[in-house]
Amino acid sequence: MSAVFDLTGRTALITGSVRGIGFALAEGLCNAGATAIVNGRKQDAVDEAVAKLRAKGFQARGAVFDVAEELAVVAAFENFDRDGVEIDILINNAGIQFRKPMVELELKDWERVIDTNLNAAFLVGREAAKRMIARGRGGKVINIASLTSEAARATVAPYTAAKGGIKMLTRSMAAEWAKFNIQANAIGPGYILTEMNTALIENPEFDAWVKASNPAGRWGKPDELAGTAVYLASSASNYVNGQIIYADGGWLSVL
Ligand code: GCO
Repeated sequence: MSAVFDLTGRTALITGSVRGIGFALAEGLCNAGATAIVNGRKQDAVDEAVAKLRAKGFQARGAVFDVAEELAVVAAFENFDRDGVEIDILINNAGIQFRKPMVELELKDWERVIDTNLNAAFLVGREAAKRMIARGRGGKVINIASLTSEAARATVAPYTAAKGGIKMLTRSMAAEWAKFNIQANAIGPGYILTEMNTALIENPEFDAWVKASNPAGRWGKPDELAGTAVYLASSASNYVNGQIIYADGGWLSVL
């Protein structure tokens, strides 16, 4: 049965993977045999993450580009083409957070979150799918959704709107790409102990609320998402499409 989860020989691009959830997912896919392409906007951070994976004996390389910039995304995939790099698995993980009440929010801040958390998934997904379709051997797209793909929380409107869009973008990808044997699904993380959530983790009231409102009674850890990523990246999920798997401790399932 383990063979169905084996990613040996497959190359995975994980956007925004120099730290946090993205890095944990890259490590998890490497653990299953994949070669990871670590992405970020800064060369030194990408190099450091690649070195960490290689130090563990994994196959990894870096790709420095801003996923929110269309020209940069197109150029990055042209570089992959030139270097003979074929992306079999794409994880659209890159995301930012900006917490402010909507009545105080400036359009530029709204657009920056939407660009990075939603538009980027379309841009990178489009470039990856073009090549998966042309190669004719299918592929896997995994978008990182959120609890806010289903339930809103005050002060994170652009993030919530983007993650709601990720839910339906995932289904759109499934609708258009399933016939090419590309499975597009999403992972919905619960409240996870990441750098992006530091302000929440260090807020005693918010920390208490997360623990009280979650049947697991705790925050999740980035590496607790890796198994779901391996499943969705592997042959085990070849007949699963357009789904979001929530790894949230049960948060969304209870009142
Ligand atoms: C927030 C957090 C979000 C949550 C995520 C849970 O401010 O709500 O930064 O990123 O952790 O949406 O799925």
